Amino acid sequence: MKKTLLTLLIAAMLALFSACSDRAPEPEPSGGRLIVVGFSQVGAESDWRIGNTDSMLEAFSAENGYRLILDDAQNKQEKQITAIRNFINQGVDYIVLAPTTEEGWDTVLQEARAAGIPVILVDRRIDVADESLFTCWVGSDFRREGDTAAAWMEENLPDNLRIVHLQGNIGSSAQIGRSGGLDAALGRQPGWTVVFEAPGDFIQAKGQELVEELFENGTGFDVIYSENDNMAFGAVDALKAAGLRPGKDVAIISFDAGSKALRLVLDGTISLDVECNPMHGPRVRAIIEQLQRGEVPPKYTYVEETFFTSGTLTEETVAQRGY
Ligand code: GZL
Ligand code: ZN
Repeated sequence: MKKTLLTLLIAAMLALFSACSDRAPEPEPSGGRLIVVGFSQVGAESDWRIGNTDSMLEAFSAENGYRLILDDAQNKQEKQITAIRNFINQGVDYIVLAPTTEEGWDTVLQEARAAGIPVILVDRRIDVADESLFTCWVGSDFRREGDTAAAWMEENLPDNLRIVHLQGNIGSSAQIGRSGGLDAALGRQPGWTVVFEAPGDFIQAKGQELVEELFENGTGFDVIYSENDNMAFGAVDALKAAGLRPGKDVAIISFDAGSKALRLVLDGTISLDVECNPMHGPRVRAIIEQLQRGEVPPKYTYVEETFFTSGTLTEETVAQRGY
């Protein structure tokens, strides 16, 4: 009797073990569960932004050991603040913030710190009293982008210029830096005049509307300084509708340098496009993996960027853009 019972017991144990073993989940790359990242993204206002989001989704995939919670704030800071509070309540491991504007982050980042959740900034900057409120930042040097564009204009365009200035969202680092580069050159160039300046919020339709209005009120201009490609696309459409040749009758200066815009550089429609690289996914992932290993990443990491004109651009460069 005893033997049978023992045999039955062993058989039951073996069955239980084998059932468990084929149910045991694959050990996650991080040796445990997926790392949960809450990402508060500005919106989907431009090709650049969509490329940036795609880059983050690709880097923080489940097979890479992550669960990414993506929140699209539709360009509203208050929606980002709500998203960050939700991430805190969900107890995410990391918060990644692509801030709409520079001001207004101190309170919600104090809440993240109180919850012990590291905050990594990507793309634009924030202006907080206490910079320990974020772990680190990776993005572009926007003032350098603006200075690059202004220097090219000084070297390649006439000394007397009537400038139309299409700005991005007022208060965003991209707008502050790119406008700063133009303003500095205006101080150096007595022959330059800004005949019109307004925010087009990095949106194509707004860029087009602003330029259409110029034709309605008869404003004359020689160059459009557009703080991103999508507003430049809108401006190009408005110029063509008015029978003008963009890049010939009116010079077009743009920023981002996505593949669609670079094709317009190749054909001379856009005169200069200053690169702003959106592929931050791998960079932010490398930062999180450093933090996971207990290492301290650099506080600020600037991405390498260049600029493109029809003289310096090739078809293969355009094909390699990735966004
Ligand atoms: C720049 C980024 C800007 C892009 C726009 O890093 O913040 O926002 O230039 C995007 O295309 O909308
Ligand atoms: Zn401030």
